[in-house]
Amino acid sequence: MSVPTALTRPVPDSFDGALVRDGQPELDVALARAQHDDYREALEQSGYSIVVVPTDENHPDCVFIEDTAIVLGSVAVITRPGAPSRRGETDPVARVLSSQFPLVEVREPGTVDGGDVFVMGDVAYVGRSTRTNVEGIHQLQEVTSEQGLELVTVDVHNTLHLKSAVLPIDIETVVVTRDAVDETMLEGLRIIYEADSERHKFSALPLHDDRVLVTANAPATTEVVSTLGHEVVPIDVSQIQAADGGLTCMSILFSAD
Ligand code: CIR
Repeated sequence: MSVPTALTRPVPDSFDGALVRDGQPELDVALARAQHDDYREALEQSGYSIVVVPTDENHPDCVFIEDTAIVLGSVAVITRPGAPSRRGETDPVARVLSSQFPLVEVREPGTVDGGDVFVMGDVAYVGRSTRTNVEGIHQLQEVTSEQGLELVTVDVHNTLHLKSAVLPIDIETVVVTRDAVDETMLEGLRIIYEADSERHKFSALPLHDDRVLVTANAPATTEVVSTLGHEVVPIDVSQIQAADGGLTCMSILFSAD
């Protein structure tokens, strides 16, 4: 029987040294930890078995576990993160995933962050960003073609990752931040635009039981998502957002045997 599983990694004490694009906000580590607990509990309420990868004080960004590995079809791709300071985050994640999946590693000079990849149906959308380069995308292409997936490259401008601006909600719908990615590559998907007043505040994580976790600070966009019939679960992750994260970034979800 397959078990919905979520890999997570606790917030380290060193989290206040996390990478941030604009300025250096004061990050409240205790609050980040409480918010991470709420997130984990929401996953548990939806029936996920939580597998905790130990935290790593030498890697302030390790809570953003999504960036280190991507489950694509029947394999797990271990990334080579675009930020050199994050490259040491992958090994412990790879060890855990190796009990479930054959592993494929992104090789130098390729770089890929998991935050740049999502799969809808049989299409893998991959953001070309400051973190994910063309060589990395070529290596992903080898994996997706073996897995019977089409790969669509989406240029990402002015934001960190593809999923900073394009959030999958269900098998056909994404919430998009205007003027942040090449939207022509999203043709065929149902697009809902993030409210301009909530620019880059909305993030979402669709769960296996059709509930959708959403960021608590984007109520107008959330209202539109809920009119599609989804049960939305708002979570306050202000400290995660202050370090350029969202709701997808704190877990790797898969069905375990
Ligand atoms: C970084 O800059 O790498 C982290 N501070 C944030 C990473 C967020 N990752 C994600 O949303 N997938």
